[in-house]
Amino acid sequence: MPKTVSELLQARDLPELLRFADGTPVTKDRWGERRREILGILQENIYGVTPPPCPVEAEITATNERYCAGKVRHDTVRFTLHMPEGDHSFPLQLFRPAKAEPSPVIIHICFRPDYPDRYTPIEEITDHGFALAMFDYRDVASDDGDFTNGLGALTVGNRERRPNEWGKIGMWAYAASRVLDWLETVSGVDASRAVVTGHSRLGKTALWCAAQDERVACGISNDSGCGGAAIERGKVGETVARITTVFPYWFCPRYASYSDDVTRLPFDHHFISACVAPRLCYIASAEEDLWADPASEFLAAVAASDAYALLGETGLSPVPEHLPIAPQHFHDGKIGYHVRRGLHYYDREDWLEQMAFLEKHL
Ligand code: GTR
Repeated sequence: MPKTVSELLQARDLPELLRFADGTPVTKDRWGERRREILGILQENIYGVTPPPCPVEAEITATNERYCAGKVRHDTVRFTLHMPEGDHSFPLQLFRPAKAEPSPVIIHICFRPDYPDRYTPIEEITDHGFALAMFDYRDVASDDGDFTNGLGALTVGNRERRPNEWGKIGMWAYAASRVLDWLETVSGVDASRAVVTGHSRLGKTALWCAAQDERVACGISNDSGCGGAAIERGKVGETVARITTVFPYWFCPRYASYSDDVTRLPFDHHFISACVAPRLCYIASAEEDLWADPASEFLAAVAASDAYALLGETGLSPVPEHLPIAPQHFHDGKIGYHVRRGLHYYDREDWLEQMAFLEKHL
């Protein structure tokens, strides 16, 4: 007999989401305090400390009003972060459906500058009525241990990082929030319905952005796995030891200190999705993506639901007795989940599932 979801969760022996670090039970009234405590724990131990918002500036350098045969207006934007230490600019693409009422907007943190791109079906997204803002993550800070470019240069440079100093995921997530600062001022965009999404390392990034930024109406993690949506205790595939060896610069240096024993982590990854409560959160898995570990991603969705329940909301729903088998989706509650067939990828089926969830709840 396969183990039930609740038996599997029990076996993971997770740290308690609804207890303060000092052991006091968390009440509904004090959830905001607990959320801030958790964000502090996550900053200190995995992603590093996020600096306060900085002023931003956006210069539209080109406009194509006839994109997708005139259905979409496309602006190319030179986006600038005015950090206290100096400025950093990067290219941003904005696609707005040509319609009278303001559109909900999806911020896609991308792997490439290309548009369209194999991970971003622009026409399909705008046909569903969403505006889309996208940028190449490497234009914010390079995806390597070099902290002398982009936001890295402004905040870290050549010196060694402190144990709780931010890594690249923190920087990419910060940039997505600053893009949202600007989108709040853009006509044709309804920034009160802003979604942040990304795949894999950028799924980790999108989730971290949504956990911290209460203006994000829905955070989407596509196949984010280790260091993202997936529960770490008992996880198969990629582990803290492995990810901090290959990609130490994604995280704050302290994360690597848990490599030998993840049961010492003062959190597990359902804490991250729980920080999105009571807003919408979406976790997507692919059946054959065993490196990310779909079971650990699903169990995180179930475990994070406790925060929603505390607030009188429904997280993942309905909670099945056994782990889902692809293809299956759960779109009834404020935590959405699907597992599709196939490999690690951000494919059209993922987008269609996620947009169906957004159309239902946003
Ligand atoms: C892998 C990494 C994963 C995932 C993936 C990606 O090499 O081990 O954590 O982030 O890269 O971002 O494509």
